[in-house]
Amino acid sequence: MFLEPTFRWYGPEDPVPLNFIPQTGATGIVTSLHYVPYGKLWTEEAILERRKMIEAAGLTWSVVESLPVHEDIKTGAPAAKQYIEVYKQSLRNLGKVGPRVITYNFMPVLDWVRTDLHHRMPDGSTTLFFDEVQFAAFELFILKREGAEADYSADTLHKADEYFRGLSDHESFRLRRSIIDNFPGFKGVTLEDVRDMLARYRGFTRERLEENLYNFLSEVVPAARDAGCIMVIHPDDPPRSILGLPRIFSTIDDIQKLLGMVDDPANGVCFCAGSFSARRDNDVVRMFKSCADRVGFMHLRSTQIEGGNFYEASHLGGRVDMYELVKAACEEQIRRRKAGRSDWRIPIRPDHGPDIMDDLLKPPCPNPGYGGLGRMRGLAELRGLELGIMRSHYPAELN
Ligand code: CS2
Ligand code: MN
Repeated sequence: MFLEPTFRWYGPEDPVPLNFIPQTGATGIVTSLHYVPYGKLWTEEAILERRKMIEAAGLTWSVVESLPVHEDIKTGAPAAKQYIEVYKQSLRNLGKVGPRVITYNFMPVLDWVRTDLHHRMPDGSTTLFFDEVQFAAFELFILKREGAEADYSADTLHKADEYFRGLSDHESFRLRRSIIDNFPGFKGVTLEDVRDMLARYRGFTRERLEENLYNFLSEVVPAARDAGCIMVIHPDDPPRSILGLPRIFSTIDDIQKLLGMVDDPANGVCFCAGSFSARRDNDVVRMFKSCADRVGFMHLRSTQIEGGNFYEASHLGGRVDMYELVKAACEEQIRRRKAGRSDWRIPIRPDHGPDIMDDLLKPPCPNPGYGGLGRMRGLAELRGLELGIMRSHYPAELN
């Protein structure tokens, strides 16, 4: 195919076996060394070992997702300098033996946030859901974040109160776990951990977070470039402030700001359509076109918004105009190829997927959103869409 079809694999612990992945139609793997603690060096040996494992299954390690950014870098703590040096060395090692596209995010404290990891859809599948009232209840009554009331309307506060009073202990435990304890490579997060991390951001402004991102990028992007790699930032998910924290990569203006911070092709974007789509004023296709030449990796999925809530819709459904987006991605590839760029192929992956069919019969996937079948359905739909676009608009490019 034309766009490079990839599948995320969480390493040997992933319930989806690596040697099954070629059956999905993917040729590339997206993975991380999840066993390496945040802030520690990725050695050449460890990278090579993983690469060999992937190649033995007939696949290519296309993208690193993620090379995590230590919280001290995000907060600009004194240890940030050391952690940045380690990051640069990991990039050099990746440049020697690993994939060249390196994903990261700059979200303070929590990566993506949902309140229900098994929301039942009318067809019986389950999907990831963010419910504003439930999230408010978590902040107000479970986490007990100081000042959280100020972020909600009187109506939401009232509903959150009512909702929380109706929760059993088990339900409240489940809500807490869905929100804070579901990150691969970062399991076992407690309320105390979240409170401690939040304390480190007290009084933090957007400007300060941007400054820390700048300090990080101005060091890391040249190192990536010299190593033959590109850094791609994953958007905030949801694309707005949560827990009173600043978020800096949610809108079209944020994209322009990021690209301008270090104006270098090695400073790129992981275009996660699903994350951007969970915000009403984001026109996802327009956002893609605004930065297409700097997109190093794409997550193709979609969400549906309902009031202050949203859920992950099917890959071709929801708010994202997937036809226009995939078409724009194909066109960008054609441009790159014509310009003689060696990195003309854009790796894409179906990002999350619903749990469907046999996914539902298995124990819940330890990596929510990453069951096998729902994502395979997504990838199959996306590849079919792409083939249809290419055959009808750009048949000559397929030769
Ligand atoms: C995201 C993130 O795409 C996803 O699954 O929800 O977990 C993403 O992998 C990281 O933010 C990238 O650093
Ligand atoms: Mn994503």
